[in-house]
Amino acid sequence: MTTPFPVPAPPGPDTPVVDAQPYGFPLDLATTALVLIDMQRDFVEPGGFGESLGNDVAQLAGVVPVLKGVLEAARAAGLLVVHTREGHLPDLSDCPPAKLLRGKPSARIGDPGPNGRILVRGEKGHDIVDDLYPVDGEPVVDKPGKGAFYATGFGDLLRERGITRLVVTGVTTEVCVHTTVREANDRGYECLVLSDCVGSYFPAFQQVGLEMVAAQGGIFGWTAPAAAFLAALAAASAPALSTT
Ligand code: TIU
Repeated sequence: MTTPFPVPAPPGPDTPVVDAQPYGFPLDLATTALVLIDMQRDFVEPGGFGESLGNDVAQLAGVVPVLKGVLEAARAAGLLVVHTREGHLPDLSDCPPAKLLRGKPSARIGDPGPNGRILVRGEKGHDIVDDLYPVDGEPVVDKPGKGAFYATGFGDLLRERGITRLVVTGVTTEVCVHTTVREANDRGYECLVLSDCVGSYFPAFQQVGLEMVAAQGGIFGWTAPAAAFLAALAAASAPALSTT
């Protein structure tokens, strides 16, 4: 019987394991992707969408240098790296009125800002910050919603490449990271969220957002700090030791 779901391969005896919550997460380089969610100026720099909603963007600053180290290590190990960006077409035809008109922001989606029109594709504010900028060959998934699967080619991209496990990073923890992890979990992917490579405007949400992923035996997935991931990645990348 064929299954419509990705089937994560059972870890072999030599598969490195990330020391994670609620238990170890196997790291198989061929079937795992690093996903950077929405590391855009619009969320992490002043004058963008995040700040227009009343948030203190300085809360996210700590994510960038830690994630940069993870990104560079993943590239060196040959891991598939996928970036996402939240945003809308210039005519806003892909932006539901419910999103456009929600709340009382200081500026709405499509309004002019210091980095161009807020949350609009092609504008400087919509693009990824310099430190984490995609290199040639790394897919960039543009998404109109919070989740990376909704109205995008993300699922097809993963399926075509045989990816079954996602290492998830980016912003914000309880919004686009959570939505993506929940979407991925329902679709059969196993997700590891790197706790110091995701960020929230709200310290309390950062903490409980991470706890919610790994609670109940890993109801949505796993969590681990970057250092634990990097240790397993180094082991996965090391040439196998010969016993003869
Ligand atoms: N507002 C907020 O926390 N996040 C978003 O609107 N989008 C993402 O998380 N990318």
